[in-house]
Amino acid sequence: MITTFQQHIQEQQQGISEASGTFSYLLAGITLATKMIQAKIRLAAIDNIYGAIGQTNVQGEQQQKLDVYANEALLHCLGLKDCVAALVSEEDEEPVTFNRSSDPDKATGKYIIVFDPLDGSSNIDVNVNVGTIFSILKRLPRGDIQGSVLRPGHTQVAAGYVVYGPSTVLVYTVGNGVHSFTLDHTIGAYVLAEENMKMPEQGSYYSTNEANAATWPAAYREYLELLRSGGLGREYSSRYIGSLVADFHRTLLKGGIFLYPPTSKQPKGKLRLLYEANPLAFLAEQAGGSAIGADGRILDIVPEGIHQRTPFMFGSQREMAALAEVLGR
Ligand code: FDP
Repeated sequence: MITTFQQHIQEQQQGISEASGTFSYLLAGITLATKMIQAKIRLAAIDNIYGAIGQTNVQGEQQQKLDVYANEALLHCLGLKDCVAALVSEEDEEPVTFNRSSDPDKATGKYIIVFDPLDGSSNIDVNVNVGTIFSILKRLPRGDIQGSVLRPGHTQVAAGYVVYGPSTVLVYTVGNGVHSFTLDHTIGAYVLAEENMKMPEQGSYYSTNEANAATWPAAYREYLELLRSGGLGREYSSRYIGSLVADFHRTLLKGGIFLYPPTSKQPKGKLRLLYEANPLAFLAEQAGGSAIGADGRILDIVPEGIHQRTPFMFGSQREMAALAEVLGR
């Protein structure tokens, strides 16, 4: 018999005394939104919703029509749930908050969901994989929203992503392993594909935007040369999709390393800490890999702003250990 995502969550929650069903109710909002998004993406060319809307988002990036749709789908599917205190999106400058009780004994206003509704926007129009990334935080008892959000990534209660590719795949963790599900269109449900996924200890791909290499700090160039010259005992090949979710998914399955170091254009890194690096770092660690930023573990960074950027490197144990050595950590 199949196991659906909802059933899996319920099984994981069994035995947790505080589990009230609220969490699986919350996740049902995320899965519904991602089903709406994948349906829209599949028909995008026919429905004429490719392209930019002629407006920039808080990051100063061109908003695509599908970015806007994906954001609205998540706001719609999650905003009505009374367990949600706030929604923090890449597309919105400020958190969307709901005036709900923060009483820790009640189920209302208990969670904050941070998300990148459609990651890899520059790939949307060319039919290359894109994804949705989410991170779930608990609102601090009687805490303000900002204070609850600006906490290190190791406080996440769950994280995951959906990659919209040849099939629609959902990967998530609640801190108890990494599990993946494939959307079965015939029944409209995410069905368990693999439990307790583990990243290979070493891979044979590196993934980075090499066009930026000339402006990286020297140690990263040295590291790339180490991989290219066979210094880790393997011949490496490069794979860079430019959709973070897709590059992460490949690294999870095949191992290797992804690097987005500081560049002269983006000295503080390009990728966003709260809704890109933190959830993916949580998944990487749960799968036996690791993830670092400018000064160490991603999950230990205390965020200063909701749209903060960070250098971001993640991957298999062997490649990450060698990177730490080259960076002198
Ligand atoms: P995009 O600019 O297409 O939205 O953070 C967004 C992101 O894509 C990631 O998905 C991707 O990994 C990265 O930026 C690609 O950046 P570069 O084009 O600078 O390589």
